[in-house]
Amino acid sequence: MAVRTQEDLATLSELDEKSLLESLSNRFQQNHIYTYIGDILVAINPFKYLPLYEKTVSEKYKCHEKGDLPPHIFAVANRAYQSMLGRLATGPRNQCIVISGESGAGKTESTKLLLRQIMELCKANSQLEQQILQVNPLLEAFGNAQTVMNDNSSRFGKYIQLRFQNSSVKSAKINEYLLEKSRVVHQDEGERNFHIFYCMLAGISAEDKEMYGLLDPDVYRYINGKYGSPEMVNKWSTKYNEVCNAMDMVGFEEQEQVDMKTILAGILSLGNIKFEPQETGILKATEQSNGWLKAAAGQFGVQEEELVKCLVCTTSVTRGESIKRNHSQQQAEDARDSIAKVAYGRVFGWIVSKINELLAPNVDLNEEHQEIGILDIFGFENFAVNRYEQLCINLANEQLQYFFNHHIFLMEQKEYKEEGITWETITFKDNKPILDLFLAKPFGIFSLLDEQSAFPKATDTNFVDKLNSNFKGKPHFEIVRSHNPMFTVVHYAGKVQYNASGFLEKNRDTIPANIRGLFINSVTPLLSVLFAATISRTGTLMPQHRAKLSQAVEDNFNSTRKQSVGAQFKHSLAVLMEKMFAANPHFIRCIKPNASKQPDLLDSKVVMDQLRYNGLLETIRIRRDGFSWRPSFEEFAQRYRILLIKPDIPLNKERSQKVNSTPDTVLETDLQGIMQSCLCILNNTDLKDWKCGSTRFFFKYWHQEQLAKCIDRLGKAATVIQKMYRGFCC
Ligand code: AD9
Ligand code: MG
Repeated sequence: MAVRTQEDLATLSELDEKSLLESLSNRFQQNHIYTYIGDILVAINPFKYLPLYEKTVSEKYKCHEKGDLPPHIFAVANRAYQSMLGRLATGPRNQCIVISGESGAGKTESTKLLLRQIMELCKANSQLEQQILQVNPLLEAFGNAQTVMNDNSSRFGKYIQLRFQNSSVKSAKINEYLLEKSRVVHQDEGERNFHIFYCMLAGISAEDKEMYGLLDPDVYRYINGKYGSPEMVNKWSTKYNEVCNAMDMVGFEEQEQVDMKTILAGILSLGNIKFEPQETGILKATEQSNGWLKAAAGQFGVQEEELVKCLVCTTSVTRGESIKRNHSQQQAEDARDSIAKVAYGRVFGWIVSKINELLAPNVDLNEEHQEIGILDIFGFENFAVNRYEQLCINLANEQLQYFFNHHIFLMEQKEYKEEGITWETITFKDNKPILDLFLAKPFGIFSLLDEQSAFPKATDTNFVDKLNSNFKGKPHFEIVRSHNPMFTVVHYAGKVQYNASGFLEKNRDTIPANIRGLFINSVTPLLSVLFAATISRTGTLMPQHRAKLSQAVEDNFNSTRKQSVGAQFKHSLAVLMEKMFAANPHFIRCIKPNASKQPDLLDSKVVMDQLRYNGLLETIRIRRDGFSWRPSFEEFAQRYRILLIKPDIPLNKERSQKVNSTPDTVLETDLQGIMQSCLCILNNTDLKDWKCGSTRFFFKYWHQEQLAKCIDRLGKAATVIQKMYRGFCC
């Protein structure tokens, strides 16, 4: 086997936690951040520049299989691409690359490298490929932010689907999951708002600054006095130019970009509005914040009085009668913040849908195509205070861990049993009970949250009481004694204590009808489109449609109950899992070497914790002793019949069907015949250590490449013979 020792942990003869850590640590010290476990790639974040991704390296990995070159993320890209085209073990098939790891482990960087290399593999340098590469900087500017765990933390999850026809990319689609909107109005200690605000404030020209009504960064409450050093300002300024270029490149129109920036400016102004009671008791904007109110109304393209109304009172329609309720100070502040959150959330959603529109030019999904999907979600999080967002993020990570376990341990070992292969079961930490704790109906965390969210009077404490009474004594749940509504979940990656304050409100995420009405009537076309909920995900809205639409949306809003955020998230995760289960997976496990984001430092405890909860030791064991490639006899025969020396050896059904027998025996004879042919093929190779089950073969992960080489050799030999023959004839 060509793979050098240590580059593949599945070849370690001594296998325990200590030797595993030692191997990874030795490699890390020599800047070898990539290591294989069979067909799985382990990537340790170097937190520094390494000359690993240059053009020459990319070229080298373009046509090399794993084993010929040191482990690399480009090799995974190549493998996914070749498998998608059907050039490896099976016929053309959809592929998915699943990147996991905790926050700051390197998932997003890995995603960008994969995309880049896959685009290189497609060869043609079309406009679409350039556009696809611009998508990441764009999404990062709007969806990433600095957290205590990662300076460029993804505050949303994404699944990028690249669609191919005849080996070149034809379209791309981004699926986004759960943007952490609350960050717009609040950031914990050591954290920041979304990058775009800093970039815009740093990079905008003086002229544009005036046009958008922007002032100096430190005046904005949503920026929270956390602007930054001159070097950072410089960086943001450069990034701003990159974002503007990316928007041009992807195809955002000039006017759309102007509208979008105006809305962002409006959000910043809105955040500075404060309230005080008038003599009537009804709230108004304070004297000092009147200017901000004017600015925000101007930037949102709405009447000042209408905006105030939405902030200081709520109007609801009950049985055709509209009822007005005045807000308390707290309620007014909450209304202000929810307008900011919803406006930002809609801008983000619009950017994604616009990207999808622009990256799918005239695509006909009925035509046969293959896909490579890349999953980059927010990593597992455990902060000082964990809120609703962390609950959803950690559920997504549980789901991903389950997907990994299912593929690597469950499916594989089930097949050994069914096919009569001698096998000593490898146990692993099954996180299904934790998933059930979250997802079970009617008594899972999310169902109970939905149940409580449906009661207008229920509180976050009621919700936690429900959890406590339902899950008391369950192994993955712990009751927390506190004045605050708290509870603990024992995740696969460790215990996380959640503070449920705000859970019900975040789960309901309702936009008051008057806010929606306000924005639908905005003179800023983009804002109006964003709030026409039913059609917000499609292109541009013509002015003459607006009046009709606003009525329709109002009716719709007042008459239908919206799905909760939790229910939507659960649903989109289920759809994602369905897609992933139907594809051929490639796994990349990212590891964070230390908690302080330092280069050249590998903290044994930090790494060991990740190795343990990722189940890497068990993964190595199953990759070392197991058979990760398991084609059926038929699949194998179809693919490798070319390696048969005697073409008269029985291979296909036609032959056995000539035998006069019952359908069952036909099948059996078929299978036997095909198996015999396969054995002949295998005898023509020097493959070792494979096994034969009752309907399929069991191969080591490296066998695929050995067989590919056999075909390659055969092709070369055929060319030589052809040349000789031609020479002879001449
Ligand atoms: V989160 O779950 O979105 O918070 P990620 O996505 O796992 O997280 P990310 O890819 O953003 O982490 O990596 C964090 C930082 O590590 C990057 O901003 C880089 O500074 C650094 N990094 C990650 N991978 C590499 C690499 N291959 N080479 C150099 C890297 N630096
Ligand atoms: Mg990320």
